Amino acid sequence: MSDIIYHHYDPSPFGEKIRTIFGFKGMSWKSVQIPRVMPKPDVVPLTGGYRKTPIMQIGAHVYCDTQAIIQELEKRYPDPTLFPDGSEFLGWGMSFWTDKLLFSTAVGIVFGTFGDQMPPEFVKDRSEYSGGSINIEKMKAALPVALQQFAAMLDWAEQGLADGRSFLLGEKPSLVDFDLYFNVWFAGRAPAAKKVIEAFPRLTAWTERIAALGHGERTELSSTEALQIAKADDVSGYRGVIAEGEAHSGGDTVTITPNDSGRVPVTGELVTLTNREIAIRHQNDIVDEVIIHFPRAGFIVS
Ligand SMILES: N[C@@H](CCC(=O)N[C@@H](CS)C(=O)NCC(=O)O)C(=O)O
Repeated sequence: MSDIIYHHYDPSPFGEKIRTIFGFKGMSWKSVQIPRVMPKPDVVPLTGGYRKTPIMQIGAHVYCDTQAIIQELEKRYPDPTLFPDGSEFLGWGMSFWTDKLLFSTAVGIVFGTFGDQMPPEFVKDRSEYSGGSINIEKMKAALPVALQQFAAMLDWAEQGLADGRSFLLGEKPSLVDFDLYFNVWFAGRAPAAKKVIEAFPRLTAWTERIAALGHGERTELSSTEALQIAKADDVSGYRGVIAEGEAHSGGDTVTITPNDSGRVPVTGELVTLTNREIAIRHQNDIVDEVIIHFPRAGFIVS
């Protein structure tokens, strides 16, 4: 089996979501550290322009978005599963709350707390990324409300853990736990959010249980080596699946764009289109040919 190559930066919250899943599944993986802001010259050849963090690479296959990464990890490493007792609907549905609404509350807390210390180029990059202007003064003023909202939502988890269960769905960890955890991990770097978290004893004990799962076995790899690995892998024979009734056909030139932030269109030749996945064949001089996989939910094909 080819190596799992994971492109991320250590403080990345979505990065932490997958690192904890590596720990849960007891996996070995190669770590490539990527820049926190654009340009990302060793990422873009792999993703065709998709700029978010993290991405996962296996040879010349590239998985964009944690949803696509998790789908692939679950296929390759099904045991232990992220979906015990048929919890797919809860896990995926929960991601759309944790990754959007809860995460934007956590971002409000982190920017409202540390905005003044953030380098101007970081604030400018994230303003462009979010398709609006990030206003640190407004975020500072909104910090008390963000903290209240964060506490009100974390209280749901405290209630859910009240019967003494170890994880949110019972005795086994599930995607629901990793969905929530990375937001708590991220916001908790702000002292006021840490206080909010610590006021919930069951939630606090739960964060310690998730952290204890670790990150699996990590070894470092350079971005140059990762590009060479992609280039050396021949995916010319790769065939995907186009579901019946889709408006696009295999071989069509399409663009794929996230429907929320970082809306950079990626162009390629369509190879897979189903309710779960979009994949395109993309070419450039640096890696020759890569197959780039996206989840369907949250991505627009045109
Ligand atoms: N839906 C995406 C969201 C990823 C995301 O928002 N990542 C943040 C960092 S944790 C990001 O890409 N920020 C801009 C960047 O890193 O360039 C996913 O699940 O992977």
